[in-house]
Amino acid sequence: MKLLVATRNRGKTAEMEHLLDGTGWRVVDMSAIGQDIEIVEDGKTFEENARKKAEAAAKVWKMWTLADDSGLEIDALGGEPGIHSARLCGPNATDNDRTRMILDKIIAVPDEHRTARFCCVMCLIDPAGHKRIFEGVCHGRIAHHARGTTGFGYDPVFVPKGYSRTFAELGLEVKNRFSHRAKAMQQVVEYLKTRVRKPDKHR
Ligand code: ITT
Repeated sequence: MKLLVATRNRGKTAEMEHLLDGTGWRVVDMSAIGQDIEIVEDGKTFEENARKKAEAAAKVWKMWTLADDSGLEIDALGGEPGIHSARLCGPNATDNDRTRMILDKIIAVPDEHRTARFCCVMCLIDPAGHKRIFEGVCHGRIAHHARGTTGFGYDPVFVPKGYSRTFAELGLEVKNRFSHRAKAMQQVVEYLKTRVRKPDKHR
């Protein structure tokens, strides 16, 4: 069975592909579909934005559709960048620019106050248009320097609780055991099992 993932972020797609491995579901992202749609992410919450992305894509393709809106909430910055995580530093900034800005902003903040969490809200829409929301949170803290080369976004500066290495050092396999996205996705997979009989491997 195909699951359209309404994202342009290759890092998210790669994680979702790995998380769906062995379930009988195959990820199709918008670039694979070969047609782009304009999605305005002007919601005030992760949930609003996840709904907007999923609705916009499902309206065009009318298939099982999943959207992910996520971000990093840093306590020392009052929860910022939060829903603005992707757009911090402006539209042409790189992941590097954004992580550097975060590190600069909290340069003087000691370890015990560098707590943060990654949040992920997913909106799943079935071919009949019914929606369902799933959420995942992963607690941790912000490192003092960027470390590691895997993943995307803020992975080089996020150290999950109970670990000393960043997500970018731990790698996809470990990140996908307990990340915010993995937690939301595990619920999506459980729900899909109740809605659709296990798909034939060859479909
Ligand atoms: P789509 O809207 O096309 O899915 P996006 O990157 O714009 O892609 P969001 O609006 O949800 O996605 O913004 C999420 C941002 O939060 C993302 O660009 C990263 O900067 C950050 N982020 C979310 N999950 C992350 C993760 O697992 N690791 C590192 N950074 C993450």
